[in-house]
Amino acid sequence: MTTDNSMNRRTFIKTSAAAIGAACAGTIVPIAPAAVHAASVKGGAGYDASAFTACDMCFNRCGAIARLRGGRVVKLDPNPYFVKSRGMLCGRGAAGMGQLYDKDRLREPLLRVGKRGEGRWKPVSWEYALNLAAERYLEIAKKYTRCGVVFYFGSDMQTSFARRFAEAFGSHNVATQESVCLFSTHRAYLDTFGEVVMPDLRNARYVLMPGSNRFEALVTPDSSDLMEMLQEGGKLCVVDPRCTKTAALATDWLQIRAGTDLALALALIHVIITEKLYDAAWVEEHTFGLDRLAAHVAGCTPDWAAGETGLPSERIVRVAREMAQAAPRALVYPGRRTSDYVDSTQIRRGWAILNALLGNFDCRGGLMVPSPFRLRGIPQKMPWYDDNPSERLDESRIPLPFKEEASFVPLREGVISGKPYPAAGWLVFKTNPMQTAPDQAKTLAMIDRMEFIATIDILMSDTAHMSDLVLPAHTYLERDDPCQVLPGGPAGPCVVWRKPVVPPLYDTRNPFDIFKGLAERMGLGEHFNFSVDGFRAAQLKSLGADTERAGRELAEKGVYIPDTPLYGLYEGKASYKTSSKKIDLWSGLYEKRKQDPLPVYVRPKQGEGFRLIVGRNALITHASSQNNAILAAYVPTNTLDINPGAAAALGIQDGDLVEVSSSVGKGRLRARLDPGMEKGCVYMHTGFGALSPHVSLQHNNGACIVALMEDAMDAVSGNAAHHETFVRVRKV
Ligand SMILES: Nc1nc2c(c(=O)[nH]1)N[C@H]1C(S)=C(S)[C@@H](COP(=O)(O)OP(=O)(O)OC[C@H]3O[C@@H](n4cnc5c(=O)[nH]c(N)nc54)[C@H](O)[C@@H]3O)O[C@H]1N2
Ligand SMILES: Nc1nc2c(c(=O)[nH]1)N[C@H]1C(S)=C(S)[C@@H](COP(=O)(O)OP(=O)(O)OC[C@H]3O[C@@H](n4cnc5c(=O)[nH]c(N)nc54)[C@H](O)[C@@H]3O)O[C@H]1N2
Ligand code: SF4
Ligand SMILES: [Mo]
Repeated sequence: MTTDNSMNRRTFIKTSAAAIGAACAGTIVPIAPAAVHAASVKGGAGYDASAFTACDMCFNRCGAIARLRGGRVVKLDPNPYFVKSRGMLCGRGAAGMGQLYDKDRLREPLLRVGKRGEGRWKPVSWEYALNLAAERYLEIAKKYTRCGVVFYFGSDMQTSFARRFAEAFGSHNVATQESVCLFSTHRAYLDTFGEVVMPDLRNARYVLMPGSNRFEALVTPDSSDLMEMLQEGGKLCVVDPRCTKTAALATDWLQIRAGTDLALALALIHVIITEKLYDAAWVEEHTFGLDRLAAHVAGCTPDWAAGETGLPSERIVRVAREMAQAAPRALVYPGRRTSDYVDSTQIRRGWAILNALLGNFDCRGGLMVPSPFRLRGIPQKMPWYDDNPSERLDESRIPLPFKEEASFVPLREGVISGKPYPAAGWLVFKTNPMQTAPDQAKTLAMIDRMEFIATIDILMSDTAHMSDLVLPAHTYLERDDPCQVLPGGPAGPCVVWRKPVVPPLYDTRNPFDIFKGLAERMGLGEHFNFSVDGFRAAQLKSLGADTERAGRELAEKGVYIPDTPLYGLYEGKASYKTSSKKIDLWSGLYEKRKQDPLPVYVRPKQGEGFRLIVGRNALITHASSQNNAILAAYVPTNTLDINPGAAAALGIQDGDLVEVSSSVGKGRLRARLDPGMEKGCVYMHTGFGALSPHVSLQHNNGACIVALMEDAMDAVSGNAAHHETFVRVRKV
């Protein structure tokens, strides 16, 4: 295994000019700040002013430059210094001002009048709104303990303040959108390697990508790095039941039968072990349980997997050999939204084990260990509430819950059942479970249990629509945000912050001021005894000797790139953070928790009709950009994507109105015939068919996918399982 650990990010940049010219197959490629795109940073003719910001159209937070004219943001350009996105901005990023100037934006705090969901509101002052919320949450805490209030937060640079508020308030029941996203991958990689790894796509020579659509579901830097790797002759094999844009651009596409990935993973492991294609010395030194793994996969032949997956066995063998040949610069992409099946963690364990056999851990072109670089803000002294129950609402429902936060689906079950204890208060910040958690009827049942719900959003989302109090927040272009460290793969981490690009519109507030305002009214003001600016200063101060440089670079370039090691972080370390202290092929932890210590393939559940699968479009973010008029012009509604043969059998033609029904709901939308769809699956975009009349482009437009999806979760982590629903389709 070659691991050249002598380089860190700084030396990377210095050596990059020569290396970029020399970039060709077989070369290790460093990443330079996008000086390559030497675009003008300041101004550009025709603008009054320019300001750095970090895009907030999705969690990637790509560096951007806002161009202003007449006090309005008229254009968003990429920040060429921003290495994480390799100096680029996507279509959604370029449309960011559509959020700021959305005519449907919330303009003042709103109090529900009439029944929940009736859509009738009364404007109230901030003073009234914050007093009311503080009073109601304290009342609920008195009645049911602090854990009777549930917190649900989305991905944001202020989520740390939201968590701080929840900590101060003292409820254990805090969840984030990650549990409807990637908990199962986190679980699988933590339990195999002891780390949540990152792929080094830029330097890999072979990438196997099961169930990810990186050229549409954009993740920076992965999307750009993958394209560059391909352009330089690296191989990409996509495994997906749909011919996605990523599959279309790949060197190889395996159209797998949905839900059978683990059979493929076990067969690839079988070939690598039986043909002895792994580095025996490395595997012996670093992993635990090879003998048990070998016995476990003995019967998982390519022929057997072919029967399960629908893939030809020769292709399975070929993939295994090609991967092994490229190792250690070969990897199985760990994946991001892995909330698919009831055995998602075990599927991801299968892929993690295959990665371990490729010996690609902690090395170039393989899996990277997260950087130890950290920023510390202002420490918080946690209060203690004696009467709190000892457990969280989700914990007894899953064998391996995360310590730091709850999983939303089992938490919701806890609220609905009132077991192990009742909860009656809910605070929602920047997430929209009414559109992104499977089974909308269950989310409504959870809402029914609540005595008080407040939602902080920029729009009247479906969740806000079902709340009692709606608190309008600044958009990112109006906001003061703390610093955040973002991972940049082989370019290393970088730090961004946000300062307001324009003064806030309407009577909206910074979420920080909302949390601080609530804390002060609850006698918890000491937890927010600072300003956002003070918090940022503390974060930078924690960098010691680099404080000044970091502040200067953030001001002058919109980003700070610390000097930090990238590879070989485990070199010289005696042990891994796993049960065996080695890479766990066989997991003692799983045995202890009565889970399969080696992943066991179970044929996926079958139902009548089609399996409904979810995914992304390059110009949509979840359920939150459909009301953006700039983007809606490109993707005005959602369709039901269906294989033409399957559609013909139902008498359905392209553009026909169809009714889709599952055991939990129904919806109507137009059919789109897609020859790239596997026959047994149908697909539709998320975030349409909104109930809320105040999101005019989303309301009654297309069908709402989560209204159709059944309530299911991964058996190990409680991650929502989005692909376990079968639907019937008929022409209307
Ligand atoms: N444009 C855009 N980009 C985004 C986002 C966005 O909303 N919009 N969201 C961001 C977020 S939060 C995330 S988590 C990531 C998500 O990134 P991805 O996980 O890459 O996104 P998906 O589009 O959900 O891709 C999952 C793919 O798995 C396929 N699939 C379904 N069932 C199976 C199966 O059984 N086996 C296999 N092998 N494949 C299967 C689906 O057809 C789909 O193409 O994207 C991020 N980037
Ligand atoms: N059916 C289906 N369900 C899914 C997925 C899927 O593909 N299909 N994907 C899953 C994945 S990977 C993820 S990560 C989750 C994401 O699920 P969510 O976290 O619910 O994502 P969004 O729909 O982006 O919701 C973000 C909310 O924040 C609001 N918002 C936007 N900007 C701001 C702001 O500046 N301030 C405030 N306060 N609010 C703002 C938006 O209006 C919206 O209501 O969904 C998961 N669920
Ligand atoms: S990927 Fe696109 S939407 Fe997401 S942060 Fe980057 S530019 Fe913005
Ligand atoms: Mo996600």
